[in-house]
Amino acid sequence: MWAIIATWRMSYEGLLIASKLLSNGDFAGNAIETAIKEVEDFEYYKSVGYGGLPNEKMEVELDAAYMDGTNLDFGAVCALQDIKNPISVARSLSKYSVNNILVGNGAKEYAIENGFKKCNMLTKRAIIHYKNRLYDMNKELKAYSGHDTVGMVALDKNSNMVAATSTSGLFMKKRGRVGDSPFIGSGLYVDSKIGGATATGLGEDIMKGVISYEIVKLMKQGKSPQEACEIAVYDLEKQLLERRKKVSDISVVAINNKGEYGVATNIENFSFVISRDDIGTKVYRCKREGNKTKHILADKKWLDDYLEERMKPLEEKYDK
Ligand code: SD4
Repeated sequence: MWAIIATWRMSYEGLLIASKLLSNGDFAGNAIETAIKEVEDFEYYKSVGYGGLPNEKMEVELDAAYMDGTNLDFGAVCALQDIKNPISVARSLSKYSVNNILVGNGAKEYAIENGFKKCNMLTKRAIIHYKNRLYDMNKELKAYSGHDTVGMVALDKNSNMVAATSTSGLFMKKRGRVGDSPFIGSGLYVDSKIGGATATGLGEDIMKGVISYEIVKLMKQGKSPQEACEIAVYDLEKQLLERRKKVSDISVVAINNKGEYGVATNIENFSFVISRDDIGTKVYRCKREGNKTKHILADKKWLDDYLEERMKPLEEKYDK
């Protein structure tokens, strides 16, 4: 048995490649790193890797994490600039017993010293998005929106499980701002004896519930991945509404060590990709019904429209 689940439709092409590796018996860590690199390298996805949207100082600062559920190794980079594949740097940091999380210049220095490829990650398209946003906001930087983190959990034929994330975080974030994605517990968590989970949405809310660990804990207590995801998302939402009167986007995906999967969201447009030996690679859209999340198979038109929308020429709203 092998399986891999990922947040958002943008993971589809990566999962097609990962599924081949997993079906050939490759290690979950190799499959997940390969799949995430595929998303990082595709410049039209504006929330991950190359082409990711910049912070308010027009710098692309990337967060990524990697966790091995068998030995609990963990590595992460935060606010990393000018390095092509943050996920590979995060994975490389996971093999040490200290210095597992590096931020900013320290992360960049480590990456360069260890031969990771340098790259200016700010694309022309991202600059247009930035300038359009400035224009829309009448030169005042405040609204946070425009975000989609790639998070994945994989199970290989040898029962190893790995989880990983990669993101440019929130568009127009403060320089140095870090969300949930690079932190175990919040953005991802995996234990090969139980299962793994990963989150996407507003990091500041996700971290309040340490939601990925919560899901794994619920699975440990006997909940199915679907039950665990729904309990974790809707409980956290309830707590935040009760105590703070507001809640932002929270979406999660999980699989257990039997390859059963679960997904829950509190937003309208969440999508995910599942690939498993018995079902192939499928993209689903989610629909919330009360405290349940239904999964609806995406049709070809929806898949094509999604890519077309992301790749269409960008209109410049500002005067050049
Ligand atoms: C963050 N959780 O930096 C990330 C952003 C994200 O979908 O997931 N967006 O807060």
